Amino acid sequence: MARTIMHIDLDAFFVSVEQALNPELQGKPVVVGGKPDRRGVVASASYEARAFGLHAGMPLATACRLCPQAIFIEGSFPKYRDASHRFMAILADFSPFLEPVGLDEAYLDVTGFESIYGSIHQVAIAIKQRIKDELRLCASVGIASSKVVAKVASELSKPDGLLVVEAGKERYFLAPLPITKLPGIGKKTGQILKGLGIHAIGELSITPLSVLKSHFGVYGELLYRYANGIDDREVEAPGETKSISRETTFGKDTKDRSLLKATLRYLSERVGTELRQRGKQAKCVTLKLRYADFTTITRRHTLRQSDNSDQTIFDSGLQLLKITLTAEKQPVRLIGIGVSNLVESGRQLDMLDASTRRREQLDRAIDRIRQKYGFTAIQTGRTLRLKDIFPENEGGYTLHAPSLSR
Ligand code: TTP
Ligand code: MG
Repeated sequence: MARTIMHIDLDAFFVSVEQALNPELQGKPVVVGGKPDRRGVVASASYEARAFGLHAGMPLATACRLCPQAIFIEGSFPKYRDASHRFMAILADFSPFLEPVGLDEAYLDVTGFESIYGSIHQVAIAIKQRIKDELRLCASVGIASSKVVAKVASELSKPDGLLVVEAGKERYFLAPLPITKLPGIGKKTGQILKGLGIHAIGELSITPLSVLKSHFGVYGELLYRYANGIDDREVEAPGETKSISRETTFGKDTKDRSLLKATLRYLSERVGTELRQRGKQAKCVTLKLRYADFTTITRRHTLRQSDNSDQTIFDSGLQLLKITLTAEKQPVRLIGIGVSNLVESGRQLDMLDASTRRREQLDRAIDRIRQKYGFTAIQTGRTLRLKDIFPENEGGYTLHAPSLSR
């Protein structure tokens, strides 16, 4: 049965929360990210500031040069988290099929809802109105038969937009748009596609699958499907996650300590990223090793305090790895790392000691960069070692057990 999926994204989220709390900021060029004499970047720019060319990721100093009259605000995460919770609660009133993505974005499956509200358009208007009345924020909404098309539509409709792509018109809607509008196409993939002479999504949609596969492997097939408006991913309500883990089998059994450590570091970062995406912290870290003779062992470490930083996960894993390897002479076939005993990460930045705070800020900055430019866009020295071993794509390294390289 054809589905109706809605993608909702708040406009200029961090800035709009500040503007809702302080009317003096309304209608003005405002930037959240810090004072311009700091070395940081713009996290969110009001649409008034965007008119001057400001955008997320731009160095604050550049932003100040382009728009000296802009008001620069440090920002405060707890305010945005609270607004996010209230936003998701409004959406949950409309459909139980809700999948939050980050803080200011969500998918809703509203298949069949026209019978309740008259039309899907009316559902979207009702949602936007409640967000405006209760949060004094603007949301943009895209509606289509799949997640990917709904997301492209909401993005295109911004700000304060509402765009419905009728069933059957998906390819026609996507065709004229630049490939960079397609979710999943970052800088790197974009450049390769342009090198192949592919600029519009329509051109991508008629590129032979074999060509895309030869350049991007399995990921090429995904690009092809998305470009054709085909996406059967369900709207998934986040279940109660009990544990998160990543593992991979090596192409060849290995005793190489530095490869084991590099892989462990990479897997720890994947686990940490998901942990933070889910807004959780973990109390336990588990290392898993399978040896050449298929014997499999797990070793567990309990943290003194729950944590979600890549560094803590990796440090615990590494400690367990060192202890385990001293007692074992066989080469390793598979390595994995996992976290469990999860709790909500409710801590406020200003309540942490300086080094924990720095680590959290670093992880958060890295998460943003990776979301935008791909997982391997930023790496620690240790994981660079993997560059020569595993092929890379927009989503990170393709490990030998691809289903586990998420
Ligand atoms: P976005 O939804 O990408 O951006 P936005 O809400 O500011 O603007 P719009 O959706 O109207 O284009 O991201 C949501 C919030 O996430 C954003 O307000 C601030 C934060 N963020 C960063 O901290 N750094 C970034 O690089 C980006 C893109 C977002
Ligand atoms: Mg947004």
